[in-house]
Formats: sequence, C-alpha cells, structure tokens
Amino acid sequence: MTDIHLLCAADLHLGRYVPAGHGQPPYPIQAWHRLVDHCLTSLQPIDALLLAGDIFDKDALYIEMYGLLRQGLCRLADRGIATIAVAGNHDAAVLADFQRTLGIENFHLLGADGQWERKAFNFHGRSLHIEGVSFTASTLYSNPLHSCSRQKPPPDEPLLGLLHADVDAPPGSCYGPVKSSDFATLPHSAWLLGHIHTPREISHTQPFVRYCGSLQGLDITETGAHGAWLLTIAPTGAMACTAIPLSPLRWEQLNIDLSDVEEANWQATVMRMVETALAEQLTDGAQVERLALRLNFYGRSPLFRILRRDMQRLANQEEASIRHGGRWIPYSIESIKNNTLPPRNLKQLTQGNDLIAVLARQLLHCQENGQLPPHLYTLVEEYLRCDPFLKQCSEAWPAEGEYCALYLSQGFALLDELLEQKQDNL
Ligand SMILES: [Mn+2]
Repeated sequence: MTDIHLLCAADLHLGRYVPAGHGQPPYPIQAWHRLVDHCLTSLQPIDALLLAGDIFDKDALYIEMYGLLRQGLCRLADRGIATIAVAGNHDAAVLADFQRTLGIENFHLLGADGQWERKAFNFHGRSLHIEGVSFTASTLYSNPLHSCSRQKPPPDEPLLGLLHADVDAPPGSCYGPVKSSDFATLPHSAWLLGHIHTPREISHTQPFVRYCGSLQGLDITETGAHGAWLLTIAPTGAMACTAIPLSPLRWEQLNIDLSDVEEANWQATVMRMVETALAEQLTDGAQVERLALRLNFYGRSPLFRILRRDMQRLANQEEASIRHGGRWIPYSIESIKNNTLPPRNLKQLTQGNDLIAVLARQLLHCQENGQLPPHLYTLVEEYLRCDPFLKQCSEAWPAEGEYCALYLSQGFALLDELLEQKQDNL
C-alpha cells in the first residue's frame, strides 16, 4: 500500500484586491494558479485538493472568478485529482451555485445544503472518508460540530473533517463558533479548517486539527509564509503535515531598535538595519516574488525628530530589493511607525504652566504608570475608531496594552513639534 497525499488550503479569497501593487494578475489569483500547478507537478503525486472555504472573496464574484476557478478544477480533474471543498462565510451562495450549474467532474462541495455530508474516496485501493458541511449564508450562529455524526468509519479507513469555523471565539461569533475541545469527542482522525487567516495547529494528535491559514496573506496582519499544507496518510494511518509555501507576496513587520543610531549618516544606517532585520526574518522565501514591509521603529533615539519629519522618505526608494537565496526580491514599504522616544529628560520640561509643561506632565505620568487614565483611554479608542484601515480590518485593532504606547508616540511627536516652534520663536 502507498501513502495518500492530500494538498489542503483555505481562504483563497479569489477576487480580493490586495494593495501591494505591481502584481499582474492579482496575488490571490497567482496563488491559486500556483496551488493547481503544485498539485500537477509535485514530486509526491497529489491524490486530492481539499479547500476549507472562502474560495471566492464575495458571493457577487461568480462571473469574475468563473473562468479561472473552472479551468483550475478541470485541469485537476483531467489528471484524476479530486477537489473536495466546503463553502465559508464569504462564498456561502456562490460556491453552491457554481457546483450546481457547472457540475464539474471530480469537484465535490460537501454539505452544500448546510447538512453534514460524508463521502468515501478510493486512493490506490485505500478507502478514505471525508466529511464536511458548508455555510449556506454569510453567518452561522450555532456550533456546527453539535450536529456532526459520531458514527465511526470501518476499521483501517481514515475519516477526515473539512470545516470553515471560528475556534474558541469570544461569545457571539457569527462564523460557526466551535470549541477546540469539541474535536476530541468525534471519530475523525484529522480536521482541516478555514476562517482564521493565520496558519495554526490546534491539536497535534487525536485528532490532528489545523487552520490552513490564507493561501495568500491579504494584508499586513497576515505576515510570514502562507500557502498550503501537504497531509500524508501512511498505510498505518499515521499522518504527517508539511507546509508548502506558495504565496507570491509576503508581508513582514520588522521591529527595529534605533537607540544607538547617530544622526550622521542616519539614512545609510537605517536602510542597512532594515535589510539586516528582513534577511533574519525571511525564512522559506523561495516562492516569494515580492515583500511588503511595515517598519516599527522603537527605542530612545537621537533620530526621533528626524524620523518625525523624514521617515516617509524611506518608502521612496526606487526598485528596492533584497538579495535572498541567490536572487533579488523586490520590496515595498506598507507603512512606517515611529515609536521611538526623544532622548531628552522629560522631567526638566514639566516645570511651569505652559502647554509644553502640561503635556510633558501628562506624558511622564503615563510613561511611569505604563497605562492611560480612563479619559485618555476613551480618547485613543475614539481616534482608532476613525482609522480607515481599522474600519475595514478589525483583526488589526491594537491590543489594549498598546494604547499607552500609541498615545505616547503621538504625544511625543506633538511635544517635539511644540519645542521646535518655541526654539524658532526665540
Ligand atoms: Mn476568510
């Protein structure tokens, strides 16, 4: 008997505009082509492709995504490779439509009516059962695992689960809330999940449970290597899961300490530090075609004032690229955060009653306590609520512990501006 090889992916979001420029066609579509190509050319012959929901970004994208999804599925079917999928909250209607109207051979949408469906497949004379359920609307308030069958498969025939769900979500989740402990009560030996875009192993054994993560990171919160997972099932039933990085665009956040950086030649020093940090962070970069970076500068630094004025220039480099694995990978700067602090002694500024002293006292108080008083906390929250990026991407909302750092960084910038004006007026 031979191993069964399944390539597993989720959250393709075909049709999503990913703002990191220069990609033709868009990155999620490039990642889909790479996924299909990998199935067809992998050294380990792939028996089936498993997709755990959110294949389309929106139900309204049937026409736009019709050709490329159909072509990919047909190329796989022509080579005898099955595609087994469930729909997620983003493609609850369109995927069922697609399956019903096209009836592509060897494309199996499990549980399209919202009821669990278990199908038996035969690979190399071995039986494998795959069970899944699809979203039928953009929300699902109940726990889908509560209605999942407990019926065991025949001995020596593995049973896998395919699901789009929100594991251990806060109460009130409308995306199929389940508990990580639920999986242990079911007879499945592995679960492949979609919905959370960060790839994550939830349980290593009995059963094996994994979030595949988005096939292509969609914004700066989805950093690091993204792609598919190769699930190998040995004749003994033993399973192994290996990452297959496929995303052409990779997002990285770099934290760079500028404490000891002198003002002289600051541009050369900072550029070198950025590229050194990037080189250290860039593992599994063989598939990467482009990098998009967020720079987080921190530390008490003589560069504080220079950065306040000039840091955007760091994003102006023409044809920026980094050498990696014997080739040059282009990169662009998504954003730059100046969380450095000025090197001055804040206490000296707190004397008196002018605006500078009032602000310095406020900042010193927050710095020493490491947290904001309630009225400032509310102010920061109101400020964040108006941020256009956060409105669209609630996952990027800073943790409450970061509010104080955010307030201090804005406060120090204002203080520095006031000090500069005062000097100019002397
Ligand atoms: Mn998704």
